[in-house]
Amino acid sequence: MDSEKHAAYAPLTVENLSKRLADLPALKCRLGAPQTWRVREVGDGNLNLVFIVEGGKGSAVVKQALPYVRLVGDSWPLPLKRSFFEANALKRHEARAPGLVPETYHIDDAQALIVMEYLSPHIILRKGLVAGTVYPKLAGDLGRFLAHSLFKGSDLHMPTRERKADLALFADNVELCDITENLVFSDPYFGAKLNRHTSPQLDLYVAKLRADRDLKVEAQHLKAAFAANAQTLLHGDLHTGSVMVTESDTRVIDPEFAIYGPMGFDVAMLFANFWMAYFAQCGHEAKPGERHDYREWILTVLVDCWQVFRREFTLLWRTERKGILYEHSLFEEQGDVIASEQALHHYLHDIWNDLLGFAGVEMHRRILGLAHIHEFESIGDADRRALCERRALALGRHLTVNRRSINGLDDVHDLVRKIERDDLA
Ligand code: SR1
Ligand code: MG
Repeated sequence: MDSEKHAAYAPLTVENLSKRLADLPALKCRLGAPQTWRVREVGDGNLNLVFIVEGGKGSAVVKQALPYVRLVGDSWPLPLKRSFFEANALKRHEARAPGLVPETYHIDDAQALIVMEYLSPHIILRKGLVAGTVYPKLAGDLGRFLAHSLFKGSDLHMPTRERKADLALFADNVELCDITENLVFSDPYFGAKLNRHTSPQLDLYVAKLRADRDLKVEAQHLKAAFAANAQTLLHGDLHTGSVMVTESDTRVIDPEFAIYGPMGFDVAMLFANFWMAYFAQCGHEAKPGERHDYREWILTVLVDCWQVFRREFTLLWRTERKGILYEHSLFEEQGDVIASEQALHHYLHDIWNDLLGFAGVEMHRRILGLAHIHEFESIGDADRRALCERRALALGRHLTVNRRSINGLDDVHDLVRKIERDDLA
């Protein structure tokens, strides 16, 4: 609708959405007559409004940014432009990892809204991990998403002019990047105003972590890497709340934190949230040990995901390396395939080391900072929750500080099991 297009930004409501978006072809042709639309607001994230709109013919999701952080309120303003970055990142993800993101139907930058596919019967992965549901395709889909989105957004693949323009475009996503820089890398390590943790159960342990010099220094090394290493276009917030699943389908949503940064960051967010889901299981079992097999399945997802990621990345390295880095003219065209494989090995090794460190700080911030996770928050018994959280904090500390000398996922998972079994936290 023209008047809507040129109207000043105003948040939608359940009551006014059908009227305001009645003339939008993207909705009308999919849903049918606006008089039939049923509207629900279902946003349970930290930032935005999310409406499900169902009509006589079909359905869609309308996501709209609010001019402030929903979790905190209007005392924390946040630019509407994040919707523009999200729409742009969604476009790139759709092109780079087809079928693994929701389809976008319509974008309105002025109203900071995106109309997209309603994924049904999908649920947020976090909820599935609390329910104890197994997703057979999950590991492969996530491994593919990571490899394709990270490789194809980098100087390994993109024409340099295009990549530099893209780097400049996303560099403007300053405020969301600032949230990550503070909430992930700094706030957990001192008594920042909006921090909270399970208290008093974790008080002593938290004080010990905040006094841990090695940990604090490593967290800042990681922040420096996040800020300076513009390796690829990141999703930027790829936790298990940014993945929607059924047993046969996986979609990655919500890339509003998209920014150029180190590849290991996206992999790390995901892995850290799976490790936290592992430690949260003991808060969700009726009898001790009841979820043993499920815990093991969570670890298998990461082993398989990492294997698929490496395999796909390797394939892309061999066949799609068209950017300015590690040129074929230096390697394959000189008959030196071994050197190219050596460079690939180094490249993957750097991602591995980065991912361990980023995963460590992600676990800390979800327990010590502002933004907590459903897996722990839904454990009603505070003593039990604290026990689960303390184990995750211990793993996080180990990964952050010792990341350069950890050789593989088997080593990490031996430690994860040991922490869980012997309560080594
Ligand atoms: C103030 S926003 C807090 C967190 O919610 C988002 O999902 C991001 O993870 C961010 O760090
Ligand atoms: Mg989000």
